[in-house]
Amino acid sequence: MVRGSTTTPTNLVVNGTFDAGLSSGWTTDDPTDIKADAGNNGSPANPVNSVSLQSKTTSSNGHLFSPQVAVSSTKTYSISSWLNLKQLTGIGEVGFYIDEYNSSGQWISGQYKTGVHTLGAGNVGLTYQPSSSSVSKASLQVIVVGNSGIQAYFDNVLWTSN
Ligand SMILES: [Ca+2]
Repeated sequence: MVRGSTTTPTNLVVNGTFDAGLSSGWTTDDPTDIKADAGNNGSPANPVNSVSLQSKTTSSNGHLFSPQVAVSSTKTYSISSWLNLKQLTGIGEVGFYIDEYNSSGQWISGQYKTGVHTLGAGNVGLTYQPSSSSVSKASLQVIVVGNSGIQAYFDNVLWTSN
């Protein structure tokens, strides 16, 4: 960072505010429990729209997948998001995982980054470097562990190049 710089970092992920709902490449394998929310439950930075996360009532995990972001193995990235974990009654967490794809779009590797177990609202900050030079795209996977009684809101994803 250049001292005195006022440059705003470019957000590499589309619709990180969820103002376009669950669209623009954001997908889920559990649309019953992972849904766009317009009830002013999101990040203070852009509170109206967020994603409501609830755990399944089975042991299966639910997932929210970000759009793919073009990445270079020579760079490191910061991924910040906002999570309000309101309820956790069982054993579980909201997990953060990075999926990695080659230039043909095939999944080749991944990195588990962290899991949130503590109730409350705040930012979750991750640092990411691609696992190999074969990685050309990556995406964020938010994991809602099944049968955990999780209720949470997720918002304000900012993926920047360092
Ligand atoms: Ca928002």
